Amino acid sequence: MGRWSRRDLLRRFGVGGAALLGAGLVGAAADGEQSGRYRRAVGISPLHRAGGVYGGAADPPSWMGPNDLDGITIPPPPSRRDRRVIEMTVTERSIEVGEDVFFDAWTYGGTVPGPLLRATEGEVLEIRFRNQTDRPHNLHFHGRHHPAQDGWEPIPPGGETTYEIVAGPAGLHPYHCHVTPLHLHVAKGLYGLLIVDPAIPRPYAQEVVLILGGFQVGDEPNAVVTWNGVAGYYHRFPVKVEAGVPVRVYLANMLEYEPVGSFHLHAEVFRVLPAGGEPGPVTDVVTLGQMERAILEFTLPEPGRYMFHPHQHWLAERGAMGWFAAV
Ligand SMILES: [Cu+2]
Repeated sequence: MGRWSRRDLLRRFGVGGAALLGAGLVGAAADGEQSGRYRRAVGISPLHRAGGVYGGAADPPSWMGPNDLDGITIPPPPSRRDRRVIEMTVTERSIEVGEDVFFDAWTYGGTVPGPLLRATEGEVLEIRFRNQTDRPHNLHFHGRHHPAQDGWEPIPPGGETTYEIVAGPAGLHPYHCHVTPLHLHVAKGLYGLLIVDPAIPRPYAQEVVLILGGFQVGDEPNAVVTWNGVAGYYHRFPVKVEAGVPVRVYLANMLEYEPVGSFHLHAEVFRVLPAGGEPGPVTDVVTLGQMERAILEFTLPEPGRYMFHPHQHWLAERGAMGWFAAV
């Protein structure tokens, strides 16, 4: 876990790690919009261009390198506070979700998925929400909180509000926009993940966040399917972990327009903690409905490449193939 320096620069709110998803995308979209590459990409399905090749329908943008989305570099649990202030702003922008594949996204904090939030059970989260778009949006958390803080009331364009929730229970909780039509607000990118660490920390592990999501290209919903927002990334750049050292995956399915998503690991089995709660079965496939999530714990004993992908192969082939490289 020695490569935090870059991520530290990008860390948001003192807790975010998936902000890593955004910093690069900001520059790329601006460049892309000014280039012929962007015009060529408009309306061209990467499936048609790449022929739906097994292994990644659209490779990561050329400016992305092996460390840009390196999943093991999420920050450790932050030191506990009584109150944690989180700024969350909704904006609209073009993001590059695969090589030369651009998507007009609605974002929390400029990225899809939105920033990774991390807190310790019992902390008060003060979430300062601003809607800097021309449409109503809001911010609804899964997990437990006071019903008055549930976040389903629309916040009008230009509006702002503050939500206050007590982080809990320990586990893994999605957040997303809850304005109707809900499917559209989620499919356009308004979702993210909150890790709530137990008061007694979990044992050390190499930690990875994998969020399954999809993007419409032209008229085709989920033409691009991604882990952490970039098609083909972990196929090109495997997640590096140390062999023989425990791995913990924070897994979530944010796919709209698909009844289920799933995660399959080759050559090893893992323990499933549904929603990050009590330990459940040991298996090599876990299937998740929309907004379902799980913590997976396993150890890769032998050096080598261990493939992972959704076991709906039409999803895998659209950009969600990946590898762990145990070294
Ligand atoms: Cu919305």
